[in-house]
Amino acid sequence: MSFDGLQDYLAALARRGELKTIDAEVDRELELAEIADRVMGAGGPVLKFARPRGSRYPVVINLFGTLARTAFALGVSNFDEIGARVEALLHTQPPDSFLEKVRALPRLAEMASWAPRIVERAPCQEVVEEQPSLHDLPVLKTWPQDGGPFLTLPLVITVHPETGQRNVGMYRMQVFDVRTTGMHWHPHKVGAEHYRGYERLGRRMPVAVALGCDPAVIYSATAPLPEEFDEFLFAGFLRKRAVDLVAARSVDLMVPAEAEFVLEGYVDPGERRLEGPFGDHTGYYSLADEFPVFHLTAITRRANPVYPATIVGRPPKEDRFLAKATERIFLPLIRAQLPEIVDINLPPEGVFHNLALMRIRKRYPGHAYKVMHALWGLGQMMFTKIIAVFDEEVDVQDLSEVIWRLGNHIDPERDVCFVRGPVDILDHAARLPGYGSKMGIDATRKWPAEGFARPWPDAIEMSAEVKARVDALWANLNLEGER
Ligand SMILES: Cc1cc2nc3c(=O)[nH]c(=O)nc-3n(C[C@H](O)[C@H](O)[C@H](O)COP(=O)(O)O)c2cc1C
Ligand SMILES: [Mn+2]
Repeated sequence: MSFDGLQDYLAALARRGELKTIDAEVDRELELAEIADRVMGAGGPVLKFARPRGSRYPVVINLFGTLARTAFALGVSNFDEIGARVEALLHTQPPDSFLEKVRALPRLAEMASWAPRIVERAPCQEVVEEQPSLHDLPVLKTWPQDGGPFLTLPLVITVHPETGQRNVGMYRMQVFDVRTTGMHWHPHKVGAEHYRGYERLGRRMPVAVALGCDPAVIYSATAPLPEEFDEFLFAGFLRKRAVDLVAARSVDLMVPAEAEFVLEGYVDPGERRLEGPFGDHTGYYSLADEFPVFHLTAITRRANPVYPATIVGRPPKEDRFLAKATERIFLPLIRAQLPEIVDINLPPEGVFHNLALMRIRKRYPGHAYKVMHALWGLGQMMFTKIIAVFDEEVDVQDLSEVIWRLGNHIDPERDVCFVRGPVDILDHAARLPGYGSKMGIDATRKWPAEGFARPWPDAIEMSAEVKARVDALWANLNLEGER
């Protein structure tokens, strides 16, 4: 199942009874966010605000508001189905014999069908606004101390000036005035790396921003893909169908044909402006700081577009379901490097990068430390402030079990290590922006080979034989309904 853009997804949600339209006029400054937050918190439907004050375009919000809806958005009933497809891809062996080659053809053809397709005409260009104004868009201000209204679900499309490699990243954009916004790509992200390339060359950087696509395309912009991997190809893999791209009108970039709006423009080398504060997914404000500036040259759009938004804030919020999708989809990729990893849990309250709970198959002394250091060297896992590593029998999805094992299994002075390195730009406790320390906790059972000379007790459990005996007795005990 895949969708022909955002409105096709909304229509499917309407059929599932997961779309509610609000006809009352609502203020885009704080009021709309507060309404959406209450509905989001209750696991409610997608909201379509038909009359956001001061704009003729409707706002849709809570697109990923439940686990089931996010899975539906990605065309599955369970994220592990995608993880299994990733795993199958990784285990594809090059065919040896002629017969195997012939057998592999349909799969190769399937893979080829995921690559983006170029089209000449596109819904996102039904209307081309040559005198564009950001004030036409119903952009929201979410929290009281926010520095202004922010685009919260933008797909920021850039290419590397030398390699031509494309990137699509979700980086919030603060609307400064009619034609300019902030461009909040953190220095560790790929958009920022492309920008450093343009700055080295002293060249203006073309940027296009797509608003509102098939939810699989929106999700792909948030996924921590390797730098060289095209998000539109990844979206094609998720959708099992190519993403259609069309040439933007005023910049040399390809944009998703099904978008609701496309903002075309550029970022100049060397230009910075104060961006923020912004109530962020950490649950705290990210404070004002200098960031590059996006200049708008054109808006193209559908004839009747809808404007997508999300709100972030103190977790849990809707972005936790995007994060869960990432946790499940990327587990096989992490396992390709670290096969000892059985499972990973990034709880929403840990805001993705504050806490990772790892379940491993421990094979040798010091193994927990090997896993921590590998993760700190792996893509966006580098930000993880606390990594706790558990043995194979520990269900890291069960936080009650995690705390029980953690408390029991560590001698803190011995089992904690500290390292320094890059941390997320949003980490307000770090000694410097983007630079700080991380903590690893070895919560595995300690081995004699690790210098642990004392006996390690078994966890308490009733024997299977007694359990079976009591099961058989149960009916005679007059305890029905008591367990
Ligand atoms: C709602 C939402 C807002 C986000 N805002 C930002 C942001 O402002 N800046 C940023 O660097 N990352 C932001 N992210 C995280 C990036 O989208 C994510 O790290 C992504 O993998 C970056 O893509 P890249 O690896 O191609 O740079 C946001 C994620 C979500 C879900
Ligand atoms: Mn990327």
